[in-house]
Amino acid sequence: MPSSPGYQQQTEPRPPAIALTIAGFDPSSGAGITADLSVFAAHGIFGTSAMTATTIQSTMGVAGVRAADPAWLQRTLEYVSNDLPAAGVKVGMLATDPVVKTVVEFLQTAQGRVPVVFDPVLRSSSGHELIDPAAVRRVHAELLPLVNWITPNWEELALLSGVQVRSIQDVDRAAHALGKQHPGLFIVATGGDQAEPIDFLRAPGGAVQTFRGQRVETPSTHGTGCAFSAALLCRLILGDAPAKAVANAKAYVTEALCLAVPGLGHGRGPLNLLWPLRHRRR
Ligand code: PXL
Repeated sequence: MPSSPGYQQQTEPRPPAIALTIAGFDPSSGAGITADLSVFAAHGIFGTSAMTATTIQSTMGVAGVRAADPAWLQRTLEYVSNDLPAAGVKVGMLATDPVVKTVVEFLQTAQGRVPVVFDPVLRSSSGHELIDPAAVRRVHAELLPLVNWITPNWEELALLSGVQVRSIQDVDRAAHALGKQHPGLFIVATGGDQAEPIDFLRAPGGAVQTFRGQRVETPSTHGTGCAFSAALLCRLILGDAPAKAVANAKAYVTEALCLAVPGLGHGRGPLNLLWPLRHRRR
């Protein structure tokens, strides 16, 4: 193999850990599957994916959503994970009730016995609905019991807990309400879109911890929630303890916002998800 500056061949390359994302496709790569795969790559993790929906979108917003055929999704999950079993699973946009049902059935198999991080995507940052109301009912009844981590923003936490969320005190109340319904869940309420970007962690048993962040003023925020949940999964796969995983995922996303390149698209641009590759010391 020709050697190039900075290229070092490993003598005994070992296969990387695998992460699976079950999510929607955003052709502008700001959010969804392709963004998740970038986050996995940035953490040295090999990514596989199964598509729950295709969207038509750009940095300007979502122009259409088409949910996946559940039978096709089921076959994808089975075929890929039989060959490339994942060390952790991220679940993102779910779109419809039959898609939720398919994901539930998959997580009930052996492949589900690895960390599962669920980003409960309700709406795009531009305001387009990304899940049906019937699907939300099944998320509560059947999906949440199979998930280890959930990463709602304030709006998603309010919908899932039934508690109005307008302040960090409300976040505390809502996270406890949701945690009491689903005692095994780690809940990270993300506050990156708030004036004071505090993330709030409630662990099973009720212990809470807050993570203060720096507010990054940038128009490049498309897919911030996807990036955080994918990074959190990576940190868990890499062996971080829960609070460390949250802190590290938050630090990764903050840097991806700070290093976002302006001028990609005319709307809400993407984060710089691959920054650890560019900024790695050789
Ligand atoms: O950021 C939420 C989100 C997740 N997944 C897909 C999306 C979006 C937002 O647009 O398109 C596929």
